[in-house]
Amino acid sequence: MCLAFDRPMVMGILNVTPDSFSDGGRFNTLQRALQRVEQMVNEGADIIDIGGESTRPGAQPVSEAEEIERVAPLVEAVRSRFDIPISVDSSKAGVMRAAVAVGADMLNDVRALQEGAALQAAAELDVPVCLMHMQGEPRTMQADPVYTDVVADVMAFLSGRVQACMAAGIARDKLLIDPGFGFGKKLSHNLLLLKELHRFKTLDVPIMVGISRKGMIGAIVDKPVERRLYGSLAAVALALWQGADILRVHDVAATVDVLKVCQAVKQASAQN
Ligand code: 7PJ
Repeated sequence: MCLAFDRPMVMGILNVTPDSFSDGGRFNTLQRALQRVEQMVNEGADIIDIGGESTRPGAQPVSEAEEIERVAPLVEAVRSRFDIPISVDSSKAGVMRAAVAVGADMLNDVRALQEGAALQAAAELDVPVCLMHMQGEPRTMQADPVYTDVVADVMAFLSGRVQACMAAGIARDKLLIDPGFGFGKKLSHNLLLLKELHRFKTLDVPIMVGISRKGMIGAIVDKPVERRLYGSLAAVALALWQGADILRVHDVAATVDVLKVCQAVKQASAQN
């Protein structure tokens, strides 16, 4: 899979966790998961992100064997039925290897390849990897996140991980970065990261943003998770305007329209 972006891309989320916060439990049979993928493909998704570990605040860890059992059959089934790049949302080397072996094209790691043998696995698998910033661990990360300067701190972390990946043999053009909205961040931190997202362009790797239906949107609009679409779309537009390259979302059709409008405005030029 090649990451040459001539326009931003929409990544549709497919969680196969019993406890994920926004579609928890709804897609954990293979058939329903495949229906959901079909819908997202029809709505214009460019990539499908499959995750078997819930990283919602307070979530409990899952074993590698259990995560492989959730993810690998689904990757295999999607690969055999749809012609769409598949990303796997995991931090575990064994899950990464098992998923790529059955057809996953890309890795998405909320722990930025810091866990166990993940860095080595990713280097060997030679597929694109998204490195996300998280402060702490899901179980406790929202307790009391502290930064000196949130944008500078997150940029320094991601820059360090890009260097570590390159030192391990992963080419720069296989890397993406993500500030990790909601991962060990207060609302004020999330807002500043979105406001200043353009600064991450200086790291010179594509930027992924996952903001869809998250708590920061809920806190601003004061709505439960199932009523955060409009707020999520506003955040998507702000991210796109500042140069986001991949949008990781639940609501593909709506996001595709926002993307088209942002692209049209970006490409506007003076005409006689
Ligand atoms: C993100 C993610 C994100 C990346 C999740 C949720 C929680 N991967 N995996 N960025 N969030 N790269 O979907 O709300 O923001 S799981």
